[in-house]
Amino acid sequence: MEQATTLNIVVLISGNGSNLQAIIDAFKEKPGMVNIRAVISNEASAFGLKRAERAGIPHHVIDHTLFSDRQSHDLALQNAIDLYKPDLVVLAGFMRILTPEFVQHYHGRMINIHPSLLPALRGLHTHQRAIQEGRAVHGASIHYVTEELDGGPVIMQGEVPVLPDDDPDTLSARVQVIEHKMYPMVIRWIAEGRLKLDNNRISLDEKILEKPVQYTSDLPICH
Ligand code: NHR
Ligand code: GAR
Repeated sequence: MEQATTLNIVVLISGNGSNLQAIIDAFKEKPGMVNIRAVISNEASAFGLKRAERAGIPHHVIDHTLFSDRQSHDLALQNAIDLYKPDLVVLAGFMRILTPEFVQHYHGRMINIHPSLLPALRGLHTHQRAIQEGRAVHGASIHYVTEELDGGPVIMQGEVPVLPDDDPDTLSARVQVIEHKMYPMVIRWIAEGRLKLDNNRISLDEKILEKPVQYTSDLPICH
């Protein structure tokens, strides 16, 4: 069932913003489904700010280096976000660990895309670690954000092979191809009211999700 109201989102970035671009592109032909109210970066030099500018989306920098501690940075970030009254906060290559207070404020309303098959390879430098550990399969996961870093309930995962000649850049590029398809799909399900977090359990189409949805390019539940 389609939801009549628009899902208002705020996207947090730190860098290139290719996932932001995929979200902008996915919903520009579907007015009324998802409205990107603002893009906020902790890095003034993030290229994603230019993407927001180009798309006519309000954008702001909340520079973490100007704050004395994480609490005060996160409070400023929270105040900036809440001016836009988002239904959902989307972390898209956002590189700062968020305080428990911040995370609780957006409980069930904040998602992240992480470049690994969680629970494997939490944290940073996942592509390099996947290669070093000799993994044959790598990928990306979309999860609800909780206090536990990269530990919240996983909504969707997509796999890519690790090839013999891969370096972190070639592997990252392969992972990003599926990220750009996965993220708009999950945001769409939330906009349609099909996907929710209930008592720390994910429900999709009124059924508890027992394991993450496996992304394939022809997902049957993607209408
Ligand atoms: N915050 C909480 N509380 N929980 C999560 O699950 C979070 C989070 C903040 C960001 C994204 C995450 C990822 O997808 C994310 C998930 C940054 C770091 C990190 O160590 C780790 C994980 C993620 C993002 N950041 C360093 C820090 O001290 C800074 C690194 C840098 O600036 O380059 O914050 O991987
Ligand atoms: C994405 O691949 C995302 O999975 C990863 O950073 C990239 C951001 O790319 N996220 C993290 O590593 C979070 N710590 P983008 O800025 O082009 O969307």
